[in-house]
Amino acid sequence: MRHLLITVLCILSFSIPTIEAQNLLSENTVIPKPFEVVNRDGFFSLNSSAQIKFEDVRLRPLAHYLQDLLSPATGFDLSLRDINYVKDNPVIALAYSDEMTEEGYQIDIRKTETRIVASTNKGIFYGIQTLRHLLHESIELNDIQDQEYNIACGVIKDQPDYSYRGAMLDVARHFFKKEDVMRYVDLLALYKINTLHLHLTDDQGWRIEIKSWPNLTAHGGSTAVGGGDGGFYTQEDYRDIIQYAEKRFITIIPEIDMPGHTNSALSSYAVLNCDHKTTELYTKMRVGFSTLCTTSDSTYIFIDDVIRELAEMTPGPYIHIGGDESDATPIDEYITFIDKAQTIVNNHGKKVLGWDEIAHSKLYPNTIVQFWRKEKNALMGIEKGAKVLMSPANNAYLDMKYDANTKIGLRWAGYTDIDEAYNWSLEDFADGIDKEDIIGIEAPLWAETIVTIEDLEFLAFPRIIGIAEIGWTPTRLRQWDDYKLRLAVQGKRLTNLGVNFYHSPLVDW
Ligand code: TNX
Repeated sequence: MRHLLITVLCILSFSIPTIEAQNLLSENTVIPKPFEVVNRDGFFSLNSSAQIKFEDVRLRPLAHYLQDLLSPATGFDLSLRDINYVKDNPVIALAYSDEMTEEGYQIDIRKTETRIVASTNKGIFYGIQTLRHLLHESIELNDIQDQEYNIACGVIKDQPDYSYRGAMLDVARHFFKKEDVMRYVDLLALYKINTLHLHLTDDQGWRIEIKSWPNLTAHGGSTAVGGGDGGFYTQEDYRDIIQYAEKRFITIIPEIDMPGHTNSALSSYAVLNCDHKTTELYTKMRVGFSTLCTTSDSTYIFIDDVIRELAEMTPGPYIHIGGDESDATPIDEYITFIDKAQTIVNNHGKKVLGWDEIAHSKLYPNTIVQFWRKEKNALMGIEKGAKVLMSPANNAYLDMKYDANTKIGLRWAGYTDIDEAYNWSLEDFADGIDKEDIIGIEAPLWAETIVTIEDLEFLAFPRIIGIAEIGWTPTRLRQWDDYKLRLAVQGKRLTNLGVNFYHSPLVDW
């Protein structure tokens, strides 16, 4: 008996330090925080004989993607295998299971096998993002690291609380070239964001080629806020962006803002103005002065052409029609206009998204109201049977300054430091906007004051990471004190990815 006790103690004293040297899986560094985590003893270790196994040929592209993520920093080949793999060597396995929701996944980490299962490739992709977060942040670097890559054993079962988790980028006030948009897409995908809404047109610039109305870009796309050069996406560029995003399971939602915010179009074609005179190009920031001529047939021919060309290129289900701040459009004309615009979008096989003002109009089934400013409008939309996309400016606007010292950004909705951007929830935001009314969250980044990708990153990061967690993780599982520790680790990951993020003093980076 005594002998046995000593043996047990010996085993314990050997095993305890090993266990302590590894964090528990539940003390993970993942954002968004996963739904459920179960700990087990031991850890999975990547080494030079590790393999990536795909159990279905349809998973081969994702196996490849995973290999590309892990090879540079580890220096390992991580050879791709089908079911003929070497049983004794460490393996990361990708497999289907029909037990999970569309975006859900499960990761089972054992000493020699880490297994990611999901019902869809999207779910597997999200499992891979979580795996990334479970590995030391130097995994993001592009040269070989002197670092062990271990993951504590256990099981993660995960799925999102809301199905729409988005960011919006304004490419109209300042133009961002397609490579910049692609970089933003890559960074959004790391946090399981699944939509990117592109604000393609505004008073200061028209950024998408429309072949039947070429002057929109030739003239209307030639400038930007402050009088810079402007720019636009050819249809080929736009398709490249869509394809790039699709590979990262992000849907692009194009916005043509109307009937206000249309000076770039009004300056390109006389026929869109009620007085048949083109306006001057506009490069200042103030809004609310422009409107399409809502009583003229030409306007609806124009919109039909634009939406047709856009719908042909857009695989996603939505087209955003703007509808905000149309202060120069008489209200009765506005109501009729939004009604007609919805018909046109529906005729081209797409559903409508619009800023909360559109709730003044009749709403078509499946039209979504995007709450940005007025609760009253969102409630009116719900009353009319619409669902709401939540983007309240005070919490979700990425273009607000962090504090009085922030050099870029605006402040009309107040300063928004990262605790304020994180510490709220969709279903508790306003009385009468309940969980079943909400499709999800979107964080807009308006571009009046941002010019470079560094500016973009500075305002988006780290706030967009908190927005991603609000959309994914149920409110009861989220706390600022725990979030800020996980965010500090993400800070190192962002540094390794070269992201110019705001080092808020609220976090011990
Ligand atoms: C309001 S949000 C706007 C935009 C501005 C933004 C600046 C919305 C629907 N309209 O035109 O760029 O504020 O924060």
